[in-house]
Amino acid sequence: MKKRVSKLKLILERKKLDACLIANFRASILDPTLFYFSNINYLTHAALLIHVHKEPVILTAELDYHRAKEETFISDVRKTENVIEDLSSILREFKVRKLAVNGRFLTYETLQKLKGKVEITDISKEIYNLRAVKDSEELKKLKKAVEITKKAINEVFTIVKPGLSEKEVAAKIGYAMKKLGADDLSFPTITVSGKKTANPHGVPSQKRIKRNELLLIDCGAKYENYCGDITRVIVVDGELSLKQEEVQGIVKEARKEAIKKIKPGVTNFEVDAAARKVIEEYGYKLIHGTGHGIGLEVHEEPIVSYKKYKGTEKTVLKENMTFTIEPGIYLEENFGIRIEDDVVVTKTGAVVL
Ligand SMILES: [Mn+2]
Repeated sequence: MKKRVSKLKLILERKKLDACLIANFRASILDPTLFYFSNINYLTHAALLIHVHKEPVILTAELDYHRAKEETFISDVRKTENVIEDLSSILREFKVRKLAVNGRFLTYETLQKLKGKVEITDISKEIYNLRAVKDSEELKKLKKAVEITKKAINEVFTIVKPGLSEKEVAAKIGYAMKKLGADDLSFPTITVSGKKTANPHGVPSQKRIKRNELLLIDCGAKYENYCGDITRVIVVDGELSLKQEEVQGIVKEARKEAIKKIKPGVTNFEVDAAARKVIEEYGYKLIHGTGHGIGLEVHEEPIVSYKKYKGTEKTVLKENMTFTIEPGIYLEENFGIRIEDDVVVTKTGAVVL
């Protein structure tokens, strides 16, 4: 983890910036990057300042002070009653003029408070590029998160029966993941059935699942801050129709082609194109990206998509990047099938977690 701080310092040096601030001033907007550079779990009313040439400093409220000291390797942990005031005095003490921030988590409120004191540069792009390539410690946690997720889905699939509501299935998934060791959910579980499977981001309701209906489960366990994300579809107490079987076959082929494409040096655009091409060849359309990075956040870099889609940037894949591959086909008012797996880029290809 100290290596991560050194890598950030190199970025600061290259960009001629004095320090980087990771601010967690609001409990509802917590930047996982604070954990990434400090190993401190949940920390609110806190700040981490990494100066290009000095030891990092953590400011935290008294209620988290002892835990923070226990969890981190950073020696300079300071108590604060007013984080913005104390941060300002450290910025003066360290003579920080050019301050880097993670723009994706810095609120407008914080920005206003810092304005005039320092010149602010958003280095979120560099931070997310750093986070995209996982170290061995991160890979271990991710593997465990995915393992728990898959086991939970399999457990629930064996007990799911007609008459259960979508919300009940979601609750069973949550319970199974926690029982298997998950700390939390990566995101609210999607359990949708029947026609509702045609919405990629359907919301579980009190709807009862009927015999012979499709059930789509998209869920993820969070294990030691790392997020799994898996999607599976089954028929509850019945069989796939011919149309459903055809669509499932195409989705499987798209998944296979995308995974086959992955190796270091290949771009995210090429992987996306491999899945998209299969689906389009059969006359269907992929209405979302093929995948997204997973790690401390359930959606992060690299985004496996193409330029026109939400302005995705081209990225060259590197060893130890981790992301989902999740092609899907959705037939409005009818049904949808998506298969999602989590992969890690290896020296020569990809391994499905
Ligand atoms: Mn996903």
